Amino acid sequence: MADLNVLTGPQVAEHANRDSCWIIVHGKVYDVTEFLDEHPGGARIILKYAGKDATEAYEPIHPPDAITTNLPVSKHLGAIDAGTIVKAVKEVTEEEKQRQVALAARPPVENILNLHDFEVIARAVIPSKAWAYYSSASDDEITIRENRMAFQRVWFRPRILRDVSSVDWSTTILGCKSSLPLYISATALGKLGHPEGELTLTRAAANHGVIQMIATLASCSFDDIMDNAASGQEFFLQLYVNRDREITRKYVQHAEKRGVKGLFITVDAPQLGRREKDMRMKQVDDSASAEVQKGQEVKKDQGVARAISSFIDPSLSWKDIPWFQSITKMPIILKGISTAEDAIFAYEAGVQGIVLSNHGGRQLDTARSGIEVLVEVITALRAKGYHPDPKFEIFVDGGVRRASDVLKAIALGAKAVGVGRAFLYSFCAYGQEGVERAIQIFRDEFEMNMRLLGAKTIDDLVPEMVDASALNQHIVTVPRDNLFESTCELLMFLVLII
Ligand code: PPY
Repeated sequence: MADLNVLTGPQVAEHANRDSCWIIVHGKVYDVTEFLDEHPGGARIILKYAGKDATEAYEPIHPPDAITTNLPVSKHLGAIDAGTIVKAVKEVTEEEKQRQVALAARPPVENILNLHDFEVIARAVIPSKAWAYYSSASDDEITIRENRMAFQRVWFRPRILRDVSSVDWSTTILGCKSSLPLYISATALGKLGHPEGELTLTRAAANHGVIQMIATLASCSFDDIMDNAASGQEFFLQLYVNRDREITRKYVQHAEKRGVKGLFITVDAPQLGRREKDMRMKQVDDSASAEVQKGQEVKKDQGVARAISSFIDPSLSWKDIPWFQSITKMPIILKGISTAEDAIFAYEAGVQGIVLSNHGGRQLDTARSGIEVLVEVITALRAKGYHPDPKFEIFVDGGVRRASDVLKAIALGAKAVGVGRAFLYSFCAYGQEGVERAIQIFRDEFEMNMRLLGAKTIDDLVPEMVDASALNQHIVTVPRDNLFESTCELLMFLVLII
């Protein structure tokens, strides 16, 4: 519908306080006065842009339609006459200058040799706020490190003389062809780290036959991603269940209509973990803009993620599973299972799969790694006669950086693995090209490792090819993970800000 009203910059600027707060987003003017206290990220951040154009701050954190769907039409005031907005001269911060230098100094993408390299580059070239959000994990960040270490407690038992002149690592995941035994797992807020956000993943995945899981909290809207898909490209959807089930129903059914092939319901986040790195970044932000908020209550302990998570329903329970089964025919997969007991419940609830995951170490700290849980789950399902069952697929995610990690998980009974941060960092560092390079690196590693392991196809990967006997011994020493440690912040961060 055409906007009847055209407003000018000075008119909007008159409404720059708590009693009357207008903002401009994507060329439209909105009256958000009554919404201030409902904003999941708090009133403070909106008031910072009161009377002004908030598009730049809004974009990376919200899908494009968030404001239009959340605000009643009566608060959509009209279009802005673009010529009348006085553009604030943006001060280029020291951090931004350094970022630009780092961007220009990136090595050519062909020089990237492994997935860890992307992380190093991403850290140097993305805003510190984005790094804090993406890299943070909960509490003492023990689980995020364990996710890497656990793979190192699994050792190969390679077979020889098996004519491995040609090897094939393609597979199917939930009935969809996949050129690799992995999928791009959901990570949120892609535009914090790259202006094209998750679309970089979509385009790269299309070129390489890889399945992308779309995150509920992606920066690009669901439809934007689907509209950019290649013909025949396959997608899964990650779902945060809304307190308002009607919103969830519409979202799920819309995804199904658009051809999504699997619904991954996140079940490990009734409340968001404390990611202190992210929370501290918010404090730094607050002190930098303290004068805007005089006299207002400030929630200082949020961080990007916690600030926007209030819509997630903590009352979600096993009782809700039949409802999901009644609203969709997509396969349902529970993402975030950590014990054999819950794996058995999931099987008996009639869902089509589970992801053994601790949410990238971002939820319950000292929860075990997915690869460790896998052994327990397979044993328990087998004992019940539930495994193997082609109608119940088991996935693992967390800490995957090498094809060898993937091969270990498959040998131990996983159908495929999810790769989240590694792809996220590859697009933060180099956009679509980075993701394509990451996929190529995985391919090269699959070829070499499958040859050396004596596995011609994915079906040749059997439990006898690994020694996982040390997997649940949490106190054994493992080799120092030099590559990982060179990118992992420990106390350094504290030293910098205190
Ligand atoms: C995470 O940050 O771990 C997420 O899964 C995404 C997210 C982002 C913001 C609020 C809630 C969840």
